[in-house]
Amino acid sequence: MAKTITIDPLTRIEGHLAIRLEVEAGRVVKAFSAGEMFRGFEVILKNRHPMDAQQITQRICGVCPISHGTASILAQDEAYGIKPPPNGRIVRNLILGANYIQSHIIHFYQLSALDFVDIAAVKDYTGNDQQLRALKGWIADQISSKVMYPAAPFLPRYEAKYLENAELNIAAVKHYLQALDMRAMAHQMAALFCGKIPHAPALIPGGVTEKVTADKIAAYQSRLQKLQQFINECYLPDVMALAAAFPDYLRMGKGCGNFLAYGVFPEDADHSQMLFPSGVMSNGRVNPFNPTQITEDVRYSLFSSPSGLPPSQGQTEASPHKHDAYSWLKAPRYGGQVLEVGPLARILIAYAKGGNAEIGKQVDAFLAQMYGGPEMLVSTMGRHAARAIETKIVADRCAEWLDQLIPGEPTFRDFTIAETGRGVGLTEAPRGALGHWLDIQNGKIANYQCVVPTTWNCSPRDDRGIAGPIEQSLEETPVEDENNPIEATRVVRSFDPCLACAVH
Ligand code: NFE
Ligand code: MG
Repeated sequence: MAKTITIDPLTRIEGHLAIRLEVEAGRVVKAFSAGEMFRGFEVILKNRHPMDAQQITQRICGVCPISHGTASILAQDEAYGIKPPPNGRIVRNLILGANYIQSHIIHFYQLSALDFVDIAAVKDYTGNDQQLRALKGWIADQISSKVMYPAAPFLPRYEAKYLENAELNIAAVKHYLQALDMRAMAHQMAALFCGKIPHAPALIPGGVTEKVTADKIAAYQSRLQKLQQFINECYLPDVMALAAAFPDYLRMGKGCGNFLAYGVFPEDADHSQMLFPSGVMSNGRVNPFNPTQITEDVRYSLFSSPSGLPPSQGQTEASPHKHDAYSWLKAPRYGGQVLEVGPLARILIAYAKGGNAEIGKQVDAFLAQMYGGPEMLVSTMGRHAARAIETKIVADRCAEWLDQLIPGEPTFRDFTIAETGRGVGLTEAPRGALGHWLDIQNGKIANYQCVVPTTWNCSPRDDRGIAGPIEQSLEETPVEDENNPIEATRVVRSFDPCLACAVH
C-alpha cells in the first residue's frame, strides 16, 4: 500500500509550496504540488490607474520584481503604441540582467546547494579563513549540544548522503558566504539604473526614467567584472563538481520533457532578435511560440471562475472550500500541453535553434564533462547547469550592452496613456516564461491577468487530470528513507520554485 509523505513547506523562500508524495516500494508513484495561500493581485489591480500596474505587480515578489515590472511596462508599451529608444531598451536589459545574476546565484548557493554540500564538514576546518573559523565553532556547538534552536538555515536538515569530498565541501561553504556579497553587488548594479531595489521606480512605459552617464556605466562595469570572475571561478565549477559527484541526479527528475520560452533580452527595437529566443520544444523539436495557445485550467484549483480561459479573458474568483481542489495555483497549458519553463527551457531552446555560439560552447562543455548527450540536461542537475550557464551568458552580454549605451541620449519616449486599449507583456523571469495581460477601459484597468513561471512549473493537475511539470518530475523518484525524503526536495528545488509569485 502506498504511504503518503508530505513536505511542507518545501521552499526555503517565498511562500508555501507543499508537496505530497505517494510512495510505494521506495519510489514515488504519484505527486501533488500545492500552493497554500491566495494573494489576489489580479483582483487588487482592477479599476486602478494603468500606471500603478508596474509598481503593484513588482510587489508580487522580492526576488523577481524586475520581471513583473518589465512584463507590465511591455504590456503598456503595446497598449500605448510606443517603443523605447535604444538606450531605454538596453538599460532595461541591464536591470533585468543584474536581477537574473543575483537570483541565480542566491538560488544555487543559498537555496539549494546545501541539499548536496555537507555543512557539517566545516567543524573539521583547519585553515585560516576568519569567516569559516567563526562558522566552524558555531556549527560544531550546534551539532554537539543538540540545542533546541537549530543553526538555521543550515540545521536541522534531512540526513542523507551528502558530498564526501572535504575540500569541495569547504570550498562550497566558503562560496556560500561569498555569494551573499556577490548578490548584493548584483543588486547595486541594478540600482544604478533603476532607482532602488527590489521594487524599481525607474521602470516606465516607453523606456526607463534613469539617465545614462559615464559614471553609471563605469560603476556597473566594475561590479560586473567581479561577478563575472565569481561566475567563472566559483559558480560554474561548483555546479560541475556537484553534477560529477551526484551522477544519479543527471537522470533523476526529468519531468514532462517539453519546454516553453517566450524569449527575453531584446537585441533590437522590434524584439525580433532576443538573447534567449522564444520557442516551444515538444518531443525534442522546437516550434514557433504562439501566445494565443495559452489557457489556464482550474478544475483542481481553488477558483470558481470558468476553466480553460485564455489569459486575455481570464478571471480570478477565489473559492477556498472548493471540493477536490488542492492548490491556489491555476494550471497553465499550451494547446493543452504541459510545459516546463525556466533556465533549462531557455537554454535547450537556444541550443536547439543554434545562433548563439557561446551557448552552444557552454552546453557542449558541460555535456563533455558529464559524458552525456543533451538528454542529460533534462534532469535535476541539468537544471542547475543550465542556470549556471545562463548566468555566465547574461553577465558576459551585460558587458557588451554597456558598450552600446550612449551617455546623454534619451532613455524613454513620451507617450499618452490609452483610454481604451489592450497589451500583452511577454518576458522571461529568472524562473521562466512570464506574461501579463492588460485590458484598459475608461482609463482604468478593466482586467489584469498574470501567468507566472512557477504557476507553469508547480501547476496542479489540469481539467483532464494530467499532472503539472514538477508533479511529473517526482514520479519514479526514489525515497530511500521515508523520514528523510531528500531526493524529492532535490528534484523540486532544481526548478527554483517561488510560490509567492505562483499564486500572485
Ligand atoms: Ni518570485 Fe518569479 C521569477 C516570476 S517565479 S520569483 O523568476 O515571475 O514564478
Ligand atoms: Mg494569474
